[in-house]
Amino acid sequence: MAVASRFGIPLLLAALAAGCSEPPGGTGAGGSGGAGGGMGGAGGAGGMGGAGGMGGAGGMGGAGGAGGSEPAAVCGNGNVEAPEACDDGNTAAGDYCAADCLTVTGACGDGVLQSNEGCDDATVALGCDVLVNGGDGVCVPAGTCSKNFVYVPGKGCQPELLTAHVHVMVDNTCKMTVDPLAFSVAAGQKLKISYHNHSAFYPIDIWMMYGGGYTELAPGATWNETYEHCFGPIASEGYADISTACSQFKLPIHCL
Ligand SMILES: [Ca+2]
Ligand SMILES: [Ca+2]
Repeated sequence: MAVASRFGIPLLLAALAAGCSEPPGGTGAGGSGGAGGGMGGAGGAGGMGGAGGMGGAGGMGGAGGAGGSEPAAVCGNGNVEAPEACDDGNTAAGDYCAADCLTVTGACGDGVLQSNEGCDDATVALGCDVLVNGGDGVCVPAGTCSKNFVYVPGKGCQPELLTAHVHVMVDNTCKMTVDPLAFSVAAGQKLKISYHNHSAFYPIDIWMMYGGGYTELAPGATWNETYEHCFGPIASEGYADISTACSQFKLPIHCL
């Protein structure tokens, strides 16, 4: 019965049973092996082998614990773990920390706008993530703008005073074309317009909604309107009537 020592009790029982009749009901299933109790932990103790159940194969021994090494670093979890040089909580490139967390690729004050920054004018050392461009490139607190700039929703800080040039073309059949066709001025912004008569033949009249203007603006000449538009605190509509003796265009000015 030397084989029994290798294959355990079930084979021994089977070998014994071979010489006599099957027991009623057949052979019972062997008891399940004991679960292998893995005891991996600091210091890497080997797992305890499971005790063999009655008639069952012995459980597999638990895997030995890792030999006391650090847990693997996770780039993007916000914690700087060896061998990471940085971890800004993401795995994006182009911001403070490289995509693999192994290199610091940007910093507040380096003058380069990384993707995690709202502003970096190279003069600030802190707060690039909460500062904004004041409109002239200088970093200012969110909700404010640099002098002579106003906040326009969706566009950030924009110049308070816009200047625009209106091209008026009148062809030799007196057909008038105006560019641009209209103005829309955001709340807080003002607009100052100049008008250029590109006609070779026709003088133009420009008459404003406020009852003033310029008549007989010669071909090739420019009129710089004296007044600014949209300086009021509320939305309003204005216009410029541009005409020749044989054509006309009404240029709307929307003060939002
Ligand atoms: Ca990390
Ligand atoms: Ca920067």
